[in-house]
Amino acid sequence: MRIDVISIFPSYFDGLTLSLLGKAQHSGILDLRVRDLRDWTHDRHRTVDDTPYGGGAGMVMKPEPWGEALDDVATSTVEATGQRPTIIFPSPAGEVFTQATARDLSTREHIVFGCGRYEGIDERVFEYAASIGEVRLISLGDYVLNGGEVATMAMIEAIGRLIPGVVGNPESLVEESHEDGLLEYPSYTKPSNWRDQPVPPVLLSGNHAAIAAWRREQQIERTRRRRPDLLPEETAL
Ligand code: JA8
Repeated sequence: MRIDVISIFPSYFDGLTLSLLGKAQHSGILDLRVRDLRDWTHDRHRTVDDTPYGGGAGMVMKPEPWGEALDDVATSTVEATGQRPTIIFPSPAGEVFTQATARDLSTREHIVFGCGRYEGIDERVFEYAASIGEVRLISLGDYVLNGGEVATMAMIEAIGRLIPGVVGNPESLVEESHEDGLLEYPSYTKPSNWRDQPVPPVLLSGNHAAIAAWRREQQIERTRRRRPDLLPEETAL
């Protein structure tokens, strides 16, 4: 998979060279390219923003650098891969990102992340991007960040670890929170008694069916307590 990131703060993404995703880049599974939006400006101050038409607070990202960046980064994708690129703009006004979104996006050949700053990007950029690829405005949740960079990092990590070969043991992906619509069961390791807290005895029983049943109950109970919104509606009897 190829991922391009367009940002005015490319060094935010230095952390993606660490650990699992760093390995995936070395092995060639992931081709991650981080670019500086200002490289597509032509004035001596490398300007990427301007005042909003109609007035209002703050600044808006100018369309011209974005247009040139998308031309350079995204227009050759169909010929190269047979697939249109997916162009993601993190936005608190977008659809909410979930594990299902990450699964879907992990099958794409080429994803481009456009990281907005200030009060946002000139709206015409989204229309133009849609002429090149599939545009998605995606939110991590109902809160506002100072720009799309941190949201992009989170999405790259969630998507990247689902690419086959990135996580060493694919078994470890299936029992995680959200993969089956429930929160994860609790985990324990040695010692079997720690500061007056014993490990639940069923886990020491060797009875694999009983362990599986207990873990399932724990998943359902935790989800009911912490995230009832994830459970199907209770039907009146
Ligand atoms: C923001 Br500015 C800006 C750009 C993207 C995002 S995603 C999020 N939660 N906040 C702010």
